[in-house]
Amino acid sequence: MSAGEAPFRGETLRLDWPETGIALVTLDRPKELNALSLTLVGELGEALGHVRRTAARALVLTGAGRAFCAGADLKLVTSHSVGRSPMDLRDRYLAPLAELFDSFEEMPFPIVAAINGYALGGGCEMALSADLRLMSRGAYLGLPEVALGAIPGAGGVQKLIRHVGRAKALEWIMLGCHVSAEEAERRGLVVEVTDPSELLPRAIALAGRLSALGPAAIAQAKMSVYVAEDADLRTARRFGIEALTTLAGTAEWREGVTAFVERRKPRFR
Ligand code: CO8
Repeated sequence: MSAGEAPFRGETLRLDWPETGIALVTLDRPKELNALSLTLVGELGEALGHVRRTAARALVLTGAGRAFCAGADLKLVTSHSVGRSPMDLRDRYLAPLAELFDSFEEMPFPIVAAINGYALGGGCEMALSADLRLMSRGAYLGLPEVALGAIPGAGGVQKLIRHVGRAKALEWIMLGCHVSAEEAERRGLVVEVTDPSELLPRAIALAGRLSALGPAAIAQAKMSVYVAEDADLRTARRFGIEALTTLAGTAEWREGVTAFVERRKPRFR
């Protein structure tokens, strides 16, 4: 275990370190299908902040029980604690939720969602915010907000369009479709569909593959993909050349090329 890698057990989630450098965050409100309470939103933000302060190489995100996450806590959003007015709901719940999901992009390590069951509404938006996804057979995801008189407001619309294109996004969002693991894989949303018992081992193995690569290169590669999606071509290319220039000054790059020349495996710190 390296510095900072201590397990943490909150009220609504657990943070474990199944292997050095690999964080495993488990949403842990199984009776409520891991619906996003204020505490869960706060603890997930704290857990990400904590992992960021360690030398973590990858983070796996999953849910306890039969759901990955059933979305916004519908009992909370209809209660007086956040739903006093639409503005109150926005400021105290919806905006922090959207910011939390957007922050996945800023993390310098890859986030792998291991979708073990329902990933609906905000739970689907969270899964779409991860860098890579695995899904267990029998799990499904979807943005059923229209059925509740709402729309996906925490980045799900924008991210789904980018993942599957406008036509499928319109179909899935307007009809509130439930999308099977197999369909998600066909659409390129998930890396792999696994048996339920294999989901976590496979997700941790994928995190292990990522953690064997150069961490600075992985962080820059991740960022360059997100910048390329948001920026115009010229700006994205300029970002790319600067990112590469930064990498060219690192011990990581020297180790990578030296290992190639010496015909051995690189040892990245
Ligand atoms: N919030 C709070 N509690 C929930 C939620 C949820 N999203 N989903 C399930 N639960 C609770 C149930 O109330 C139930 O608790 P209890 O036993 O105390 O009644 C327990 O979890 C188990 O649920 P079910 O009995 O319903 O289990 P089923 O196996 O029958 O069904 C489903 C599972 C299909 C996942 C079903 O629970 C369901 O459809 N859940 C809601 C899913 C959904 O619509 N999610 C999207 C929510 S909207 C959103 O995320 C963004 C919009 C934000 C609101 C903006 C306001 C304008």
